Amino acid sequence: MKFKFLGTLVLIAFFVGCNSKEATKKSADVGEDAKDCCPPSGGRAALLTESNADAVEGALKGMVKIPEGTYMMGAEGKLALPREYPKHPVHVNAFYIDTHEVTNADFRKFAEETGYKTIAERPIDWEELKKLLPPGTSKPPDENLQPGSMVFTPRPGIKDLTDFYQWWDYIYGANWLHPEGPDSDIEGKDDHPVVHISVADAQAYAKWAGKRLPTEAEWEWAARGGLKDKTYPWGDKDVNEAPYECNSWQGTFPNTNTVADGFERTAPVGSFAPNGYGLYDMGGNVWEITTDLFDVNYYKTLSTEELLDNPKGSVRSFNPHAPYGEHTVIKGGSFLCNDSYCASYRVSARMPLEKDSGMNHVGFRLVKDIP
Ligand SMILES: [Ca+2]
Ligand SMILES: [Ca+2]
Repeated sequence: MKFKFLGTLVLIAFFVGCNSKEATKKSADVGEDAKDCCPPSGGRAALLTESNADAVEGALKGMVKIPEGTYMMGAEGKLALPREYPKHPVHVNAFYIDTHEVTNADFRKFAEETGYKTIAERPIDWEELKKLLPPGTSKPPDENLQPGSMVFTPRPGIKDLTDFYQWWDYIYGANWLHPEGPDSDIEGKDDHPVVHISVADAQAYAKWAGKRLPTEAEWEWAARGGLKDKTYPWGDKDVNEAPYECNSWQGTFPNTNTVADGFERTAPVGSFAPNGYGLYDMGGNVWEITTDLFDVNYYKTLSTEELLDNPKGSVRSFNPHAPYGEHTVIKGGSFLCNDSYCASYRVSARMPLEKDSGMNHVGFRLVKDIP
């Protein structure tokens, strides 16, 4: 069931070497003195270190280390939007990042262990929702305030791409378990990215997983995959040229998708080649949530010469199309992206996501600090 009005409302509102082997080796090297290698205190430290090493190894499964570095963040390629200018110098520390988007199987484990319900699954609190709307907005009838989420549902024959309400609807019962609405499910899609995830949902998962969401600067540095001044995570090869480098939209958005890349909606993570750091789907498949607030004018306040060290983004949120809600930067584009519209598979592309909203093309991946 669709409810355009609420959809509009919500749309508006829009991560010492004293283990036993080392001790044996050192014992052989230095003779009897080696007995002192692991006195009681050292033994405890070694055991704790081994224990921690196991824990760290487990937590880092499915992650790779991104080296520290300095790069020019922002506007890559002729399709860059004004919000991506100017390019500005940024330094980021090394960190670990998930090699793929968080999957339905990953999220199911979290939900089953914790009982967590995503925002799309919870009853709507009008007192919270109205904060995201122009003052004085009338409360809709209670029967209209039902749990749900935004789903891509284009009207036929769309010519004008300025009004995105033509292809987004608020669908009752849509959530991560029912991505297209209550009649859909994720059967056989364990390895697809989880969708309909809000910022709070991603943060709850991150806390459970012992990780965190990336900053935009970390995400973009990782997406660039060791390349310099390239438009896409894979370099400069045209996104429309087969073999395809990411899950995007071929054809005429939003009515004709030729599905030439093999996937109309989400694809199993890792269906396309990874970037230089071994990261999959940094372009396309689903958008990925970062911690930075979205301020369309933020980059214009930055120096093109002064180096920013591990920036965390704007201190304020400003999305002129939805000025009342707080918005977070999402990165990488999705299966809906096409050169004729937002072309957001570019490394520098940035879009706003209303913090309390989920969509069927938005997911996330996490990072972890290096101890
Ligand atoms: Ca596709
Ligand atoms: Ca992605």
